[in-house]
Amino acid sequence: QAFTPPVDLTNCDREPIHILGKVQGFGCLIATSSDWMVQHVSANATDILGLDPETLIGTPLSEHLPAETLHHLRTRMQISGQNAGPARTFGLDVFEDGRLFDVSGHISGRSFVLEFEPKSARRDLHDLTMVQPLIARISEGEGIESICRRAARGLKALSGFDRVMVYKFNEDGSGTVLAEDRQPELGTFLGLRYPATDIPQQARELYKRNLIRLIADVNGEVSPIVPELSPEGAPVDLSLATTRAVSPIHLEYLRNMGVEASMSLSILHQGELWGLFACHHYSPRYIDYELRTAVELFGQLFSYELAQKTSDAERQHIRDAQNLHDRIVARLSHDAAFMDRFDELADEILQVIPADGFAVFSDDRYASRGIALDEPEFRRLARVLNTAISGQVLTVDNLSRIHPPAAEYADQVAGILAIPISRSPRDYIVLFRREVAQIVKWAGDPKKPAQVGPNGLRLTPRKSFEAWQELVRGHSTPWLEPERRAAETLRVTLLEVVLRLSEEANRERA
Ligand code: BLA
Repeated sequence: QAFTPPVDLTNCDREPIHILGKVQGFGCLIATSSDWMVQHVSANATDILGLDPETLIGTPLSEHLPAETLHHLRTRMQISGQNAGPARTFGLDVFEDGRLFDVSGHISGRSFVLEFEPKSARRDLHDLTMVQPLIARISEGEGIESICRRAARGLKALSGFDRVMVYKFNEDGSGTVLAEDRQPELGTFLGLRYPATDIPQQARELYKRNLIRLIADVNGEVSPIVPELSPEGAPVDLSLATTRAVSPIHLEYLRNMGVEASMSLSILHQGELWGLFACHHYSPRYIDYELRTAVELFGQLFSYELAQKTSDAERQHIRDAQNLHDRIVARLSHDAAFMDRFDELADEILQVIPADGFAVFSDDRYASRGIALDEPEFRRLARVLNTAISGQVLTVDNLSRIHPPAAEYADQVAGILAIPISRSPRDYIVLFRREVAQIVKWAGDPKKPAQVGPNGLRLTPRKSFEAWQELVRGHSTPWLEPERRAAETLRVTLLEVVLRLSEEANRERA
Protein backbone atom coordinates (compact mmCIF):
# COMPACT_ATOMS: atom_id res chain seq x y z
CA GLN A 1 0.00 0.00 0.00
CA ALA A 2 1.47 3.24 -1.13
CA PHE A 3 0.28 5.26 1.88
CA THR A 4 1.29 2.82 4.64
CA PRO A 5 4.83 3.16 5.94
CA PRO A 6 6.22 -0.10 7.33
CA VAL A 7 5.30 -0.51 10.97
CA ASP A 8 7.51 -2.06 13.61
CA LEU A 9 7.52 -2.03 17.38
CA THR A 10 9.18 1.37 17.59
CA ASN A 11 6.81 3.36 15.42
CA CYS A 12 3.41 1.89 16.28
CA ASP A 13 2.15 5.33 17.15
CA ARG A 14 2.57 6.33 13.51
CA GLU A 15 0.58 3.49 12.00
CA PRO A 16 -2.38 5.17 10.28
CA ILE A 17 -4.97 2.76 11.66
CA HIS A 18 -7.92 4.76 10.33
CA ILE A 19 -6.91 4.38 6.68
CA LEU A 20 -5.68 0.82 6.40
CA GLY A 21 -8.15 0.25 3.55
CA LYS A 22 -9.74 -3.01 4.66
CA VAL A 23 -12.90 -4.23 6.34
CA GLN A 24 -13.51 -7.33 8.41
CA GLY A 25 -15.37 -10.28 6.96
CA PHE A 26 -18.56 -9.74 8.96
CA GLY A 27 -19.65 -6.73 6.92
CA CYS A 28 -19.13 -4.90 3.68
CA LEU A 29 -18.75 -1.23 2.90
CA ILE A 30 -19.91 1.11 0.16
CA ALA A 31 -18.73 4.71 0.03
CA THR A 32 -20.59 7.19 -2.16
CA SER A 33 -20.36 10.86 -2.94
CA SER A 34 -22.99 13.07 -1.33
CA ASP A 35 -25.10 12.62 -4.46
CA TRP A 36 -24.96 8.85 -4.04
CA MET A 37 -22.47 8.02 -6.78
CA VAL A 38 -20.54 4.91 -5.74
CA GLN A 39 -16.86 5.67 -5.10
CA HIS A 40 -15.46 2.72 -3.17
CA VAL A 41 -16.68 -0.80 -2.41
CA SER A 42 -15.17 -3.55 -0.29
CA ALA A 43 -14.44 -6.69 -2.28
CA ASN A 44 -16.71 -8.83 -0.10
CA ALA A 45 -19.82 -6.92 -1.28
CA THR A 46 -20.16 -9.64 -3.89
CA ASP A 47 -20.61 -12.31 -1.19
CA ILE A 48 -22.56 -10.25 1.29
CA LEU A 49 -24.87 -8.19 -0.93
CA GLY A 50 -24.52 -9.99 -4.25
CA LEU A 51 -23.29 -6.72 -5.74
CA ASP A 52 -20.05 -6.79 -7.63
CA PRO A 53 -17.67 -3.84 -6.95
CA GLU A 54 -16.84 -3.57 -10.65
CA THR A 55 -20.47 -2.99 -11.61
CA LEU A 56 -21.11 -0.58 -8.70
CA ILE A 57 -18.16 1.81 -8.90
CA GLY A 58 -18.87 5.00 -10.81
CA THR A 59 -22.62 4.39 -11.04
CA PRO A 60 -25.49 5.86 -8.98
CA LEU A 61 -26.39 3.64 -6.01
CA SER A 62 -30.05 4.09 -7.01
CA GLU A 63 -29.43 1.76 -9.96
CA HIS A 64 -28.72 -1.09 -7.57
CA LEU A 65 -31.08 -0.68 -4.64
CA PRO A 66 -34.89 -0.45 -4.48
CA ALA A 67 -36.22 3.13 -4.34
CA GLU A 68 -37.70 2.48 -0.91
CA THR A 69 -34.31 1.44 0.51
CA LEU A 70 -32.54 4.42 -0.96
CA HIS A 71 -35.19 6.74 0.43
CA HIS A 72 -34.71 5.19 3.86
CA LEU A 73 -30.92 5.57 3.66
CA ARG A 74 -31.25 9.21 2.57
CA THR A 75 -33.42 10.07 5.54
CA ARG A 76 -31.09 8.23 7.90
CA MET A 77 -28.04 10.04 6.52
CA GLN A 78 -29.73 13.36 7.19
CA ILE A 79 -30.10 12.37 10.85
CA SER A 80 -26.48 11.29 10.94
CA GLY A 81 -25.46 14.56 9.33
CA GLN A 82 -27.20 16.51 12.07
CA ASN A 83 -25.59 14.78 15.05
CA ALA A 84 -22.46 13.37 13.40
CA GLY A 85 -22.84 9.86 14.87
CA PRO A 86 -23.66 6.91 12.63
CA ALA A 87 -27.31 6.29 11.75
CA ARG A 88 -28.34 2.71 12.48
CA THR A 89 -31.04 0.50 11.04
CA PHE A 90 -31.47 -3.01 12.34
CA GLY A 91 -32.93 -5.79 10.22
CA LEU A 92 -33.54 -3.78 7.05
CA ASP A 93 -34.89 -5.74 4.08
CA VAL A 94 -32.45 -3.99 1.75
CA PHE A 95 -33.46 -5.75 -1.48
CA GLU A 96 -37.12 -6.38 -0.56
CA ASP A 97 -36.47 -10.08 -0.91
CA GLY A 98 -36.46 -11.10 2.74
CA ARG A 99 -32.68 -10.90 3.31
CA LEU A 100 -32.23 -8.71 6.39
CA PHE A 101 -29.26 -6.49 7.16
CA ASP A 102 -28.09 -4.27 9.98
CA VAL A 103 -27.02 -1.06 8.30
CA SER A 104 -24.79 1.74 9.54
CA GLY A 105 -24.46 5.03 7.67
CA HIS A 106 -22.22 7.95 8.51
CA ILE A 107 -20.52 10.90 6.87
CA SER A 108 -16.77 10.68 6.41
CA GLY A 109 -15.20 13.73 4.84
CA ARG A 110 -17.25 14.38 1.72
CA SER A 111 -18.44 10.81 1.42
CA PHE A 112 -21.29 8.75 2.75
CA VAL A 113 -20.08 5.49 4.22
CA LEU A 114 -22.63 2.68 4.33
CA GLU A 115 -21.92 -0.65 6.01
CA PHE A 116 -24.05 -3.77 5.73
CA GLU A 117 -23.98 -6.80 8.02
CA PRO A 118 -26.22 -9.79 7.34
CA LYS A 119 -28.69 -9.96 10.23
CA SER A 120 -27.90 -13.01 12.31
CA ALA A 121 -30.78 -15.14 13.48
CA ARG A 122 -30.97 -14.71 17.23
CA ARG A 123 -33.06 -16.39 19.87
CA ASP A 124 -33.56 -13.42 22.09
CA LEU A 125 -33.62 -9.71 21.41
CA HIS A 126 -33.50 -8.45 24.94
CA ASP A 127 -30.22 -6.58 24.54
CA LEU A 128 -31.50 -3.11 25.17
CA THR A 129 -33.81 -4.17 27.96
CA MET A 130 -30.84 -5.74 29.78
CA VAL A 131 -28.83 -2.55 29.88
CA GLN A 132 -30.76 -0.54 32.45
CA PRO A 133 -31.08 -3.30 35.08
CA LEU A 134 -27.35 -3.98 34.71
CA ILE A 135 -26.52 -0.31 35.20
CA ALA A 136 -28.87 -0.11 38.19
CA ARG A 137 -26.97 -2.96 39.84
CA ILE A 138 -23.65 -1.28 39.07
CA SER A 139 -24.65 2.02 40.60
CA GLU A 140 -25.35 0.28 43.92
CA GLY A 141 -21.63 -0.42 44.18
CA GLU A 142 -19.59 1.70 46.55
CA GLY A 143 -16.37 3.12 45.24
CA ILE A 144 -14.76 2.94 41.84
CA GLU A 145 -13.26 -0.55 42.10
CA SER A 146 -16.56 -1.97 43.18
CA ILE A 147 -18.51 -0.49 40.28
CA CYS A 148 -15.78 -1.67 37.90
CA ARG A 149 -16.08 -5.22 39.19
CA ARG A 150 -19.85 -5.10 38.80
CA ALA A 151 -19.48 -3.63 35.33
CA ALA A 152 -17.12 -6.39 34.19
CA ARG A 153 -19.65 -8.95 35.37
CA GLY A 154 -22.50 -7.08 33.68
CA LEU A 155 -20.74 -6.69 30.37
CA LYS A 156 -19.77 -10.35 30.37
CA ALA A 157 -23.43 -11.27 30.77
CA LEU A 158 -24.51 -8.84 28.06
CA SER A 159 -21.82 -9.68 25.51
CA GLY A 160 -21.08 -13.34 26.20
CA PHE A 161 -17.32 -12.86 25.95
CA ASP A 162 -15.07 -15.30 27.87
CA ARG A 163 -13.17 -12.56 29.66
CA VAL A 164 -14.10 -8.95 30.36
CA MET A 165 -11.56 -6.57 31.92
CA VAL A 166 -11.72 -2.97 33.01
CA TYR A 167 -8.45 -1.45 31.84
CA LYS A 168 -7.69 1.96 33.37
CA PHE A 169 -5.10 4.36 31.99
CA ASN A 170 -2.58 5.83 34.41
CA GLU A 171 -1.23 9.37 34.13
CA ASP A 172 1.70 8.23 31.97
CA GLY A 173 -0.48 6.31 29.49
CA SER A 174 0.35 2.91 30.92
CA GLY A 175 -2.64 0.89 32.07
CA THR A 176 -3.81 -1.38 34.86
CA VAL A 177 -6.33 -4.22 34.77
CA LEU A 178 -8.57 -2.90 37.54
CA ALA A 179 -11.37 -5.44 37.41
CA GLU A 180 -12.04 -8.69 35.62
CA ASP A 181 -14.71 -11.30 35.15
CA ARG A 182 -13.76 -14.47 33.33
CA GLN A 183 -14.65 -18.06 32.63
CA PRO A 184 -13.45 -20.05 35.65
CA GLU A 185 -10.93 -22.12 33.67
CA LEU A 186 -8.98 -19.06 32.54
CA GLY A 187 -5.94 -17.55 34.32
CA THR A 188 -6.25 -14.01 35.57
CA PHE A 189 -4.88 -10.70 34.28
CA LEU A 190 -6.13 -8.79 37.32
CA GLY A 191 -3.68 -6.19 38.64
CA LEU A 192 -1.31 -6.43 35.69
CA ARG A 193 0.07 -3.31 34.08
CA TYR A 194 1.08 -2.57 30.55
CA PRO A 195 3.16 0.17 28.94
CA ALA A 196 1.56 3.04 27.04
CA THR A 197 2.76 1.62 23.72
CA ASP A 198 0.39 -1.38 23.94
CA ILE A 199 -2.44 0.95 22.99
CA PRO A 200 -0.65 3.62 20.99
CA GLN A 201 -1.55 7.27 21.01
CA GLN A 202 -3.47 7.40 17.71
CA ALA A 203 -5.57 4.41 18.79
CA ARG A 204 -6.44 6.16 22.06
CA GLU A 205 -7.41 9.29 20.12
CA LEU A 206 -9.60 7.26 17.81
CA TYR A 207 -11.26 5.44 20.70
CA LYS A 208 -12.48 8.77 22.06
CA ARG A 209 -14.46 9.31 18.86
CA ASN A 210 -15.51 5.77 18.09
CA LEU A 211 -16.49 4.05 21.30
CA ILE A 212 -16.59 0.39 20.34
CA ARG A 213 -14.70 -2.00 18.11
CA LEU A 214 -15.16 -5.67 17.47
CA ILE A 215 -12.44 -7.92 16.10
CA ALA A 216 -14.69 -10.87 15.40
CA ASP A 217 -12.04 -13.26 14.15
CA VAL A 218 -8.38 -12.54 14.72
CA ASN A 219 -7.48 -15.03 11.98
CA GLY A 220 -10.38 -14.13 9.69
CA GLU A 221 -10.00 -12.89 6.17
CA VAL A 222 -10.15 -9.15 5.65
CA SER A 223 -11.49 -7.58 2.51
CA PRO A 224 -9.78 -4.74 0.63
CA ILE A 225 -11.66 -1.60 -0.29
CA VAL A 226 -11.43 -0.86 -4.02
CA PRO A 227 -10.23 1.37 -5.40
CA GLU A 228 -7.78 1.99 -2.58
CA LEU A 229 -7.50 5.71 -3.38
CA SER A 230 -9.90 8.26 -4.80
CA PRO A 231 -8.93 10.07 -8.02
CA GLU A 232 -7.60 12.81 -5.72
CA GLY A 233 -5.37 10.25 -4.06
CA ALA A 234 -7.24 9.93 -0.75
CA PRO A 235 -8.10 6.65 1.00
CA VAL A 236 -11.47 6.20 2.72
CA ASP A 237 -11.27 7.48 6.30
CA LEU A 238 -12.57 4.57 8.37
CA SER A 239 -12.35 6.29 11.77
CA LEU A 240 -16.07 5.87 12.45
CA ALA A 241 -16.56 2.69 10.44
CA THR A 242 -17.82 -0.29 12.37
CA THR A 243 -16.31 -2.92 10.04
CA ARG A 244 -12.79 -1.36 10.01
CA ALA A 245 -10.08 -4.03 9.92
CA VAL A 246 -7.54 -3.40 12.66
CA SER A 247 -3.77 -3.09 12.85
CA PRO A 248 -1.88 -6.30 11.93
CA ILE A 249 0.51 -5.60 14.83
CA HIS A 250 -2.37 -5.69 17.25
CA LEU A 251 -3.73 -8.89 15.65
CA GLU A 252 -0.39 -10.52 16.31
CA TYR A 253 -0.55 -9.41 19.95
CA LEU A 254 -3.95 -11.05 20.29
CA ARG A 255 -2.81 -14.25 18.53
CA ASN A 256 0.19 -14.46 20.85
CA MET A 257 -2.23 -14.28 23.77
CA GLY A 258 -4.31 -17.10 22.33
CA VAL A 259 -7.26 -14.77 21.84
CA GLU A 260 -9.41 -15.29 18.74
CA ALA A 261 -11.90 -12.46 19.14
CA SER A 262 -11.58 -9.13 20.92
CA MET A 263 -13.94 -6.31 21.63
CA SER A 264 -13.16 -3.06 23.37
CA LEU A 265 -15.43 -0.35 24.63
CA SER A 266 -14.23 3.13 25.57
CA ILE A 267 -14.78 4.57 29.03
CA LEU A 268 -14.70 8.37 28.94
CA HIS A 269 -14.34 10.79 31.82
CA GLN A 270 -14.49 14.55 31.27
CA GLY A 271 -13.84 14.16 27.57
CA GLU A 272 -10.74 12.02 28.12
CA LEU A 273 -10.26 8.31 27.62
CA TRP A 274 -10.30 7.09 31.22
CA GLY A 275 -9.95 3.46 30.24
CA LEU A 276 -11.66 0.73 28.30
CA PHE A 277 -13.44 -2.53 28.70
CA ALA A 278 -11.24 -5.14 27.02
CA CYS A 279 -13.13 -8.32 26.14
CA HIS A 280 -11.49 -11.54 24.98
CA HIS A 281 -12.94 -14.66 23.47
CA TYR A 282 -11.00 -17.84 22.85
CA SER A 283 -12.83 -18.72 19.66
CA PRO A 284 -14.14 -16.38 16.97
CA ARG A 285 -17.07 -14.37 18.24
CA TYR A 286 -19.37 -12.14 16.25
CA ILE A 287 -22.09 -10.15 17.96
CA ASP A 288 -24.36 -8.21 15.67
CA TYR A 289 -24.65 -4.46 15.31
CA GLU A 290 -27.81 -4.35 17.36
CA LEU A 291 -26.17 -6.04 20.35
CA ARG A 292 -23.04 -3.90 19.84
CA THR A 293 -25.28 -0.87 20.05
CA ALA A 294 -26.62 -2.11 23.39
CA VAL A 295 -23.03 -2.65 24.53
CA GLU A 296 -22.13 0.87 23.44
CA LEU A 297 -25.06 2.28 25.41
CA PHE A 298 -23.93 0.23 28.40
CA GLY A 299 -20.50 1.87 28.07
CA GLN A 300 -21.97 5.36 27.90
CA LEU A 301 -24.18 4.82 30.93
CA PHE A 302 -21.26 3.30 32.80
CA SER A 303 -19.19 6.40 32.02
CA TYR A 304 -21.91 8.50 33.71
CA GLU A 305 -21.87 6.24 36.76
CA LEU A 306 -18.11 6.53 36.90
CA ALA A 307 -18.26 10.33 36.78
CA GLN A 308 -20.74 10.22 39.65
CA LYS A 309 -18.60 7.90 41.78
CA THR A 310 -15.44 9.85 40.96
CA SER A 311 -16.86 13.11 42.18
CA ASP A 312 -18.23 11.31 45.27
CA ALA A 313 -14.74 9.99 45.90
CA GLU A 314 -13.17 13.41 45.38
CA ARG A 315 -15.61 15.03 47.79
CA GLN A 316 -14.86 12.30 50.30
CA HIS A 317 -11.14 12.92 49.93
CA ILE A 318 -11.61 16.63 50.61
CA ARG A 319 -13.66 15.76 53.71
CA ASP A 320 -10.98 13.32 54.87
CA ALA A 321 -8.29 15.97 54.49
CA GLN A 322 -10.42 18.45 56.43
CA ASN A 323 -11.02 15.92 59.21
CA LEU A 324 -7.32 15.19 59.34
CA HIS A 325 -6.69 18.89 59.83
CA ASP A 326 -9.21 19.05 62.67
CA ARG A 327 -7.90 15.97 64.43
CA ILE A 328 -4.29 17.08 64.20
CA VAL A 329 -5.07 20.52 65.52
CA ALA A 330 -6.94 18.91 68.42
CA ARG A 331 -4.17 16.46 69.22
CA LEU A 332 -1.34 18.93 69.03
CA SER A 333 -3.13 21.82 70.64
CA HIS A 334 -1.04 21.69 73.79
CA ASP A 335 2.34 20.68 72.60
CA ALA A 336 3.86 20.33 69.18
CA ALA A 337 6.45 17.74 70.10
CA PHE A 338 5.87 15.74 66.93
CA MET A 339 8.20 13.02 68.10
CA ASP A 340 6.06 12.24 71.16
CA ARG A 341 3.03 11.95 68.87
CA PHE A 342 4.76 9.83 66.29
CA ASP A 343 2.33 6.90 66.16
CA GLU A 344 -0.79 9.04 66.19
CA LEU A 345 0.57 11.23 63.42
CA ALA A 346 1.55 8.21 61.33
CA ASP A 347 -1.87 6.57 61.76
CA GLU A 348 -3.76 9.72 60.86
CA ILE A 349 -1.68 10.77 57.90
CA LEU A 350 -1.35 7.34 56.30
CA GLN A 351 -5.13 7.07 56.28
CA VAL A 352 -5.34 10.04 53.95
CA ILE A 353 -2.16 9.58 51.91
CA PRO A 354 -1.38 5.92 51.39
CA ALA A 355 2.30 5.04 51.64
CA ASP A 356 4.53 2.14 52.72
CA GLY A 357 6.57 4.00 55.30
CA PHE A 358 6.57 7.10 57.47
CA ALA A 359 9.21 9.16 59.24
CA VAL A 360 9.52 12.28 61.33
CA PHE A 361 12.68 14.33 61.50
CA SER A 362 12.27 16.99 64.15
CA ASP A 363 14.51 18.75 66.69
CA ASP A 364 17.42 16.74 65.34
CA ARG A 365 15.73 13.43 66.14
CA TYR A 366 14.59 10.83 63.65
CA ALA A 367 11.96 8.10 63.93
CA SER A 368 10.50 5.88 61.25
CA ARG A 369 8.10 3.06 60.62
CA GLY A 370 7.58 0.65 57.71
CA ILE A 371 9.66 0.90 54.54
CA ALA A 372 11.92 3.87 55.31
CA LEU A 373 15.47 5.17 55.13
CA ASP A 374 17.69 4.60 58.14
CA GLU A 375 18.81 7.65 60.07
CA PRO A 376 22.26 8.22 58.51
CA GLU A 377 20.83 7.90 55.02
CA PHE A 378 17.95 10.18 55.87
CA ARG A 379 20.37 12.81 57.14
CA ARG A 380 22.14 12.66 53.77
CA LEU A 381 18.81 13.03 51.96
CA ALA A 382 17.80 15.91 54.26
CA ARG A 383 20.68 17.94 52.88
CA VAL A 384 19.14 17.57 49.42
CA LEU A 385 15.67 18.39 50.73
CA ASN A 386 17.06 21.51 52.40
CA THR A 387 18.02 22.85 48.97
CA ALA A 388 14.45 22.58 47.64
CA ILE A 389 12.19 25.60 47.53
CA SER A 390 11.19 26.20 51.12
CA GLY A 391 7.61 26.14 52.34
CA GLN A 392 6.49 23.59 49.77
CA VAL A 393 5.64 19.91 49.73
CA LEU A 394 8.09 17.93 47.63
CA THR A 395 7.01 14.75 45.84
CA VAL A 396 9.32 12.47 43.90
CA ASP A 397 8.46 9.08 42.46
CA ASN A 398 12.03 8.10 41.63
CA LEU A 399 14.22 9.21 44.48
CA SER A 400 17.50 8.59 42.64
CA ARG A 401 16.67 11.48 40.31
CA ILE A 402 17.25 13.99 43.10
CA HIS A 403 19.51 11.80 45.23
CA PRO A 404 21.69 9.48 43.07
CA PRO A 405 22.82 7.21 45.95
CA ALA A 406 19.18 6.11 46.18
CA ALA A 407 19.75 3.99 43.06
CA GLU A 408 21.45 1.51 45.43
CA TYR A 409 18.25 0.81 47.30
CA ALA A 410 15.68 1.64 44.60
CA ASP A 411 14.15 -1.81 44.99
CA GLN A 412 13.33 -0.86 48.61
CA VAL A 413 12.37 2.81 48.66
CA ALA A 414 11.60 4.56 45.38
CA GLY A 415 9.25 7.45 46.14
CA ILE A 416 9.05 10.12 48.83
CA LEU A 417 6.69 12.87 49.81
CA ALA A 418 8.38 15.39 52.12
CA ILE A 419 6.46 17.94 54.15
CA PRO A 420 8.61 20.68 55.67
CA ILE A 421 7.19 21.35 59.14
CA SER A 422 9.33 24.20 60.36
CA ARG A 423 11.55 26.82 58.84
CA SER A 424 15.12 26.45 59.96
CA PRO A 425 16.67 24.16 60.80
CA ARG A 426 14.41 22.21 58.51
CA ASP A 427 12.25 19.55 60.04
CA TYR A 428 10.27 17.10 57.94
CA ILE A 429 7.51 14.59 57.89
CA VAL A 430 8.28 12.10 55.14
CA LEU A 431 6.20 9.41 53.49
CA PHE A 432 7.93 6.61 51.60
CA ARG A 433 6.69 4.38 48.80
CA ARG A 434 8.25 1.22 47.50
CA GLU A 435 9.13 0.42 43.94
CA VAL A 436 6.01 -0.32 41.96
CA ALA A 437 7.65 -3.03 39.84
CA GLN A 438 8.18 -5.01 43.05
CA ILE A 439 4.58 -4.82 44.10
CA VAL A 440 3.00 -6.11 40.94
CA LYS A 441 3.73 -9.70 40.17
CA TRP A 442 2.93 -11.53 36.95
CA ALA A 443 -0.23 -13.47 37.63
CA GLY A 444 -0.07 -15.80 34.65
CA ASP A 445 1.69 -19.13 34.56
CA PRO A 446 5.40 -18.20 34.47
CA LYS A 447 6.30 -21.67 33.19
CA LYS A 448 4.22 -21.30 30.07
CA PRO A 449 6.61 -20.68 27.18
CA ALA A 450 6.15 -17.34 25.47
CA GLN A 451 5.17 -17.74 21.84
CA VAL A 452 7.14 -15.88 19.24
CA GLY A 453 5.57 -14.23 16.23
CA PRO A 454 7.27 -12.39 13.37
CA ASN A 455 7.57 -9.27 15.51
CA GLY A 456 9.28 -11.03 18.37
CA LEU A 457 8.58 -11.70 22.00
CA ARG A 458 7.52 -8.17 22.80
CA LEU A 459 3.98 -8.79 21.54
CA THR A 460 2.99 -11.22 24.26
CA PRO A 461 1.21 -10.01 27.36
CA ARG A 462 3.88 -11.41 29.67
CA LYS A 463 6.74 -9.81 27.74
CA SER A 464 4.76 -6.63 27.50
CA PHE A 465 4.21 -6.69 31.25
CA GLU A 466 7.94 -7.23 31.72
CA ALA A 467 8.65 -4.30 29.42
CA TRP A 468 6.43 -2.20 31.64
CA GLN A 469 8.33 -3.45 34.70
CA GLU A 470 11.60 -2.33 33.09
CA LEU A 471 10.12 1.10 32.43
CA VAL A 472 9.15 1.59 36.04
CA ARG A 473 12.32 0.24 37.68
CA GLY A 474 13.17 2.55 40.53
CA HIS A 475 9.79 4.29 40.43
CA SER A 476 7.03 4.24 42.99
CA THR A 477 3.38 4.78 42.11
CA PRO A 478 2.98 8.49 41.38
CA TRP A 479 1.83 10.88 44.09
CA LEU A 480 -1.56 12.00 42.86
CA GLU A 481 -2.80 15.56 42.74
CA PRO A 482 -5.36 15.11 45.57
CA GLU A 483 -2.63 13.52 47.70
CA ARG A 484 -0.33 16.47 47.07
CA ARG A 485 -3.17 18.82 47.98
CA ALA A 486 -3.83 16.92 51.20
CA ALA A 487 -0.12 17.09 52.07
CA GLU A 488 -0.10 20.82 51.38
CA THR A 489 -3.10 21.33 53.68
CA LEU A 490 -1.31 19.30 56.29
CA ARG A 491 1.85 21.42 55.96
CA VAL A 492 -0.15 24.57 56.60
CA THR A 493 -1.92 22.97 59.56
CA LEU A 494 1.31 21.85 61.18
CA LEU A 495 2.94 25.19 60.64
CA GLU A 496 -0.01 26.96 62.20
CA VAL A 497 0.21 24.72 65.23
CA VAL A 498 3.95 25.30 65.58
CA LEU A 499 3.59 29.05 65.25
CA ARG A 500 0.69 29.32 67.65
CA LEU A 501 2.44 27.27 70.31
CA SER A 502 5.66 29.25 70.02
CA GLU A 503 3.70 32.49 70.31
CA GLU A 504 1.99 31.17 73.40
CA ALA A 505 5.36 30.13 74.82
CA ASN A 506 6.76 33.60 74.13
CA ARG A 507 3.78 35.24 75.77
CA GLU A 508 4.19 33.05 78.83
CA ARG A 509 7.86 33.92 79.01
CA ALA A 510 7.17 37.65 78.67
C1 BLA B 1 -5.01 -1.76 20.17
N1 BLA B 1 -4.22 -2.78 22.31
C2 BLA B 1 -5.21 -2.34 21.47
C3 BLA B 1 -6.49 -2.53 22.07
C4 BLA B 1 -6.25 -3.11 23.30
C5 BLA B 1 -4.86 -3.28 23.44
C6 BLA B 1 -7.34 -3.45 24.30
C7 BLA B 1 -7.84 -2.13 21.50
C8 BLA B 1 -8.27 -3.05 20.39
C9 BLA B 1 -9.05 -4.26 20.87
O1 BLA B 1 -10.22 -4.13 21.15
O2 BLA B 1 -8.47 -5.38 20.95
C10 BLA B 1 -4.08 -3.80 24.53
N2 BLA B 1 -5.43 -5.67 25.34
C11 BLA B 1 -4.45 -4.76 25.46
C12 BLA B 1 -3.81 -4.93 26.74
C13 BLA B 1 -4.45 -5.94 27.36
C14 BLA B 1 -5.47 -6.40 26.47
C15 BLA B 1 -2.69 -4.16 27.27
O3 BLA B 1 -6.27 -7.31 26.72
C16 BLA B 1 -4.10 -6.46 28.68
C17 BLA B 1 -4.66 -7.49 29.26
N3 BLA B 1 0.33 -3.13 20.69
C18 BLA B 1 1.48 -3.51 21.34
C19 BLA B 1 2.58 -2.90 20.72
C20 BLA B 1 2.08 -2.15 19.67
C21 BLA B 1 0.65 -2.28 19.67
C22 BLA B 1 3.99 -3.09 21.19
O4 BLA B 1 1.54 -4.26 22.30
C23 BLA B 1 2.78 -1.34 18.72
C24 BLA B 1 4.12 -1.25 18.71
C25 BLA B 1 -0.23 -1.65 18.76
N4 BLA B 1 -2.51 -1.92 19.82
C26 BLA B 1 -1.66 -1.53 18.85
C27 BLA B 1 -2.42 -0.87 17.82
C28 BLA B 1 -3.76 -0.90 18.21
C29 BLA B 1 -3.80 -1.57 19.48
C30 BLA B 1 -1.85 -0.25 16.56
C31 BLA B 1 -4.94 -0.33 17.46
C32 BLA B 1 -5.74 -1.42 16.80
C33 BLA B 1 -6.81 -0.78 15.93
O5 BLA B 1 -7.82 -0.29 16.48
O6 BLA B 1 -6.61 -0.78 14.71
